[in-house]
Amino acid sequence: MTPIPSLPSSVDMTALRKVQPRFSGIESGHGACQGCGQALAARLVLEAAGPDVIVANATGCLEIFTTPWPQSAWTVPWIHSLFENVAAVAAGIEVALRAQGRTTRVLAFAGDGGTFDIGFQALSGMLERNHDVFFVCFDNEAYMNTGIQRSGSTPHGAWTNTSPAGRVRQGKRHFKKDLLAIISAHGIPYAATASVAYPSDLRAKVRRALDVSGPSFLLLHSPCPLGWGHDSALTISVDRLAVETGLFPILEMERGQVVSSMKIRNPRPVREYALPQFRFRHLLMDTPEAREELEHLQALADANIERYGLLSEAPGPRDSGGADTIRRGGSRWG
Ligand SMILES: Cc1ncc(C[n+]2csc(CCOP(=O)(O)OP(=O)(O)O)c2C)c(N)n1
Ligand code: SF4
Ligand SMILES: [Mg+2]
Repeated sequence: MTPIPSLPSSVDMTALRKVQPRFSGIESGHGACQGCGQALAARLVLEAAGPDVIVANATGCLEIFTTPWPQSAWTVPWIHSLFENVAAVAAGIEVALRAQGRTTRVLAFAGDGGTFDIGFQALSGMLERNHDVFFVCFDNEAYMNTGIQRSGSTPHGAWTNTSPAGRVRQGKRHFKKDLLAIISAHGIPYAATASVAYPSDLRAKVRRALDVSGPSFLLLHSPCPLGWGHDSALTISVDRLAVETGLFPILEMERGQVVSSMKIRNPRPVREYALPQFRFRHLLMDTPEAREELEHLQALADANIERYGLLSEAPGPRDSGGADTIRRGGSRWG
């Protein structure tokens, strides 16, 4: 273990940064777009998980932008799987480590395409066989790496290249798949949702997921400036609005039961969430079709607030209006 050097007497942030033992499972220098929510999300997950992990990563943006041959941004053992089978690869690693008597934790990373749709069969099997694997879905709500195609996670009304908006259609006709309900039907010890806009909440959930024995699952909302069409500087504020509108509820479930939720003190209208994003631009037009679809989206957000009892008057440390900013400098791992 590296000894921790003593701090200088006056607190100078540059000096402090230099002496701070820093672990970041993904180093800078990768090729993600500016403001990529997924790059930030993966770094935050690994900071909380610590270095004693093995990551299995399905095909998708995260895999592509971190590993341009012969380089790698990963500082932990990492393996690339097919789109379909990351949960099966992770399960195999977990069984092998257990046979060797090792305690290294196994993480499976996938995008929403690799989780909601193409990798779902392997994921369901891994959960059902009760493997000690922590599965993280980086949910940017479309197949981004191949040029913005709709997935089972794309929200209702959103434009993608395969759910166009025009005179006939107003973006995606179908609803975002309720994956958390499907996951929770497996009765696994722990499942949760989180957002990059709430990093303290996210870190706590990663630690909780790794504390439980058996499978755990995290649905992590991760804005994609390219595919959502928002300014790359707005990644955090856009994702905060996803939570504050009720469109992306922040929840924790144990054995299929909701045990906690992030309350919303001042629900925001979905129009506010849609405004900075190209993918919802058509819903803001002054036409009956656009108004109707925007109302649908608002109704979906309201239904989430009702279903999970998200509304709260009382300010608390875990309400969506609470201060929770990105803390720079990494976590302390010996
Ligand atoms: C079986 C299979 N089908 C299609 C592809 C092509 N493909 C590679 S990455 C990708 C999109 C990934 O989407 P997602 O899982 O949501 O991750 P994102 O890129 O959005 O982070 C697709 C369709 C593939 N590699 N394998
Ligand atoms: S396309 Fe989206 S998910 Fe992929 S690197 Fe760019 S911002 Fe990130
Ligand atoms: Mg995606």
